Amino acid sequence: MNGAQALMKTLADAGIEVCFSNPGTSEMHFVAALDSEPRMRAVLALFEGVATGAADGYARMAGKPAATLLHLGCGLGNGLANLHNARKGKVPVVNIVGDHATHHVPFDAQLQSDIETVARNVSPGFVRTSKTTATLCADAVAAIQAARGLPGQVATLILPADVSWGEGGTPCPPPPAPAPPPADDASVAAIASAIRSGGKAALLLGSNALREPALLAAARIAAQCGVKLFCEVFPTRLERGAGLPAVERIAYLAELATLQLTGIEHLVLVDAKPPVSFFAYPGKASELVPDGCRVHVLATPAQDAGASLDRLAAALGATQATPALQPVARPSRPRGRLSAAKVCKAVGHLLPERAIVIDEAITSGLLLGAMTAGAPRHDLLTLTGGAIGQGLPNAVGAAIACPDRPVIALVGDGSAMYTLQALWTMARERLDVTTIIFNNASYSVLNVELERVGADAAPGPKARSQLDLHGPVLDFCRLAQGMGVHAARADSAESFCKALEYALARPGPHLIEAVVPEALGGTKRRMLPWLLRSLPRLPLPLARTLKHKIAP
Ligand SMILES: Cc1ncc(C[n+]2csc(CCOP(=O)(O)OP(=O)(O)O)c2C)c(N)n1
Ligand SMILES: [Mg+2]
Repeated sequence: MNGAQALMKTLADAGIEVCFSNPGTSEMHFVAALDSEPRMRAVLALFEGVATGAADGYARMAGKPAATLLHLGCGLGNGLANLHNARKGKVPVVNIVGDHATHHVPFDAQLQSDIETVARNVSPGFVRTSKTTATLCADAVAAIQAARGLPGQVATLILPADVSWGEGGTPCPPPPAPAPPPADDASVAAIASAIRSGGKAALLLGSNALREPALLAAARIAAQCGVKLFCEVFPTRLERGAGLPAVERIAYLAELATLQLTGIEHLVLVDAKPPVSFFAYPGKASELVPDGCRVHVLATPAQDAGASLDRLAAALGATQATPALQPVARPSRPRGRLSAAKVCKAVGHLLPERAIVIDEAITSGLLLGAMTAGAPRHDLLTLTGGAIGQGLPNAVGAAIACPDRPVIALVGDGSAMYTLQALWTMARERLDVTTIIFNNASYSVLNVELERVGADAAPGPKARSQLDLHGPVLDFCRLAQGMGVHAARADSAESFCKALEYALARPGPHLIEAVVPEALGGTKRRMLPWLLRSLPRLPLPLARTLKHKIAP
């Protein structure tokens, strides 16, 4: 066996069955070895950001990593933003980057660059350049172990061409499955007594605490002790919908998050960080934990969140408590001129069983959570690292991980254009993905941010033009059709519902271009900064009612 063939077998033996690739000459032996391993599926992406985002979406849904195959430092650089999203989401990825043959490096050929430096940003825990064919598979096992340990991470294995083509590759057995410990007795007892002390308490659930068993344990604690359940602002994978416990997501806007957290005296972190503002604003605090609130850590990202919650439930005598579950409730079928809110309503009205919903709708998705709260249970994947261009690639990966489940990706027009090539992979692999693009011809959220940061009282035409997508207005139907994806445009709620029903009833990829006005346009946009500023001065119940109107 050459190195690449042994590597392929090592990956497959460890349960890595999909490789999202965008190869070049230095990866040709790896590409050739794909045919030596029937267990490995190879999925071509036409941009590295699609490959890395697909690996992220795949792992979120499969619960195990995929491999990527990227071409040297430049290919890795192109894929970096979605590896960043994976890193922030604690998602495992075995990130394989081809390199020049070791003897070629000193010549500083055209594509020579410092791959390790590029990789370190998204792979702080594991970057390794494999030095010999004989040790390649041991390096791969170390990468797999690093990737799928707790917390999950992006592990980068750099594969020089001669290590790949060299003879004498020896496959290695898979690493042991991770066995993360639960919270220790002392932490559980301390947190139980804080909750019993009577002060207002909340659990902030992140990552692995957002899956059904952990949610049920948290909901039992809530039912028994009256604690509030919060979910981190951008969950990696949240199981939600009818029949599951509902959790309140921390709002993106710091002013609204502050309102949610006001009055909390004990905040218990379960695989989550203390909440901070997404960005800094002049004169505003970065930390969102209220003054005087004590922060407790039940489970770090390296601990078993579900088992830790079970232990806390036991300590609080909540094991037999009846958790509150979200009742079935769907919004009615929307009518009239299309808006972002009506698209969300239609999705809530028609959401099929066991859907995977991917939310990169930015401002157009403000009502998505509320409109789908009582829809059939589904998984929600969000923009964990804030680097846009994640939605369409995530949909590719999720559909490959769960071929029997419908995937619905809701994406802003601006965000879609970063990694639009994902549509081609959806068509080629015949993935069951319905993509909804909100064409509001704007980087709308940045218009809101421009008002909020108070950069200038009246932004000029050059500033405005950097946030505007008119001239030419993008034609997503034709873009999709050009990549082999069936597409329809809707500008009324009726035509949108029809298009969504059509797409959901037929397998394979579909795209619906929803032509909508900006959800936060005109007066709403001008009022928002003023409203956000006045919230702290309003009586709490009124402020909370307003918060619910802006971001339910
Ligand atoms: C990689 C990356 N580049 C740029 C940004 C800055 N950014 C945040 S949102 C946004 C525009 C989003 O536009 P769109 O998807 O159309 O959503 P809308 O704001 O219109 O709702 C941009 C450019 C980012 N977050 N990530
Ligand atoms: Mg937009």
